Amino acid sequence: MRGTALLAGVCLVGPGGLGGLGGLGGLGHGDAAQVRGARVAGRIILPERGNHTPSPDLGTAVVWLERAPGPARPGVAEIAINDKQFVPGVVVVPVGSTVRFTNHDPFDHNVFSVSEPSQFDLGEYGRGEAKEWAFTRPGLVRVFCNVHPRMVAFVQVMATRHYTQPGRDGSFALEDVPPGAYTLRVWHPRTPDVARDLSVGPAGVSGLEVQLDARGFRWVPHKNKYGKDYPTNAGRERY
Ligand SMILES: [Cu+2]
Repeated sequence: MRGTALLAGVCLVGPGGLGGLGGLGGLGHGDAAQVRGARVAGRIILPERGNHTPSPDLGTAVVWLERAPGPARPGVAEIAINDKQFVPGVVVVPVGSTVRFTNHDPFDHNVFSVSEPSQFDLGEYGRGEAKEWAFTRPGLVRVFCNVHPRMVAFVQVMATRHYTQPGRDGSFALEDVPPGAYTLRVWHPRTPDVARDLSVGPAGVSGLEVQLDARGFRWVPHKNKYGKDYPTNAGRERY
């Protein structure tokens, strides 16, 4: 069930998703005479406990270049609340973008974050209602519901236009990267981050292999919006 939802999420946030945000990258659109950058391509590998490959949520990883040219044009992304889950569970947006959280469940949810780049509390609201938040600072924002402790979404707010998410097989490509020295960053909701220096020449880079490691992953409960543990019966109500 959870895997299905995550895969659905990948479809929503993949390249060209987010209502076309992916297409607003700002590079490669327009001036055909403009010197195009290089391609940086590779594959993410994600070993799991046991032998489950590929991981069903491999495509939720985010790959980007730090110290690369500035952000893409901001837009509006959508995270639905369905069956006590944020769907998709990961969205990647250019800094300045808005995320709209629409509640489709027949009962109230709350949406809040205490993450350093973006702290907010959208209150509790019912079915059919939507609330928005603008993400004005780059970084990772964890979004929770104060009613249901298992609900979590991740908003990755990008200061650069050079970001992408891999396919389900882990393969990824960053296009039109200007030659230069960067830090390649790879994030996944269940693994430690990876950062490595990457020098991009005019011919680009291919065959990169980035290994993440989810073998140490276990669910760690987070605090509610008051900084306290959730009540032991939270989220186990009849609805
Ligand atoms: Cu909730």
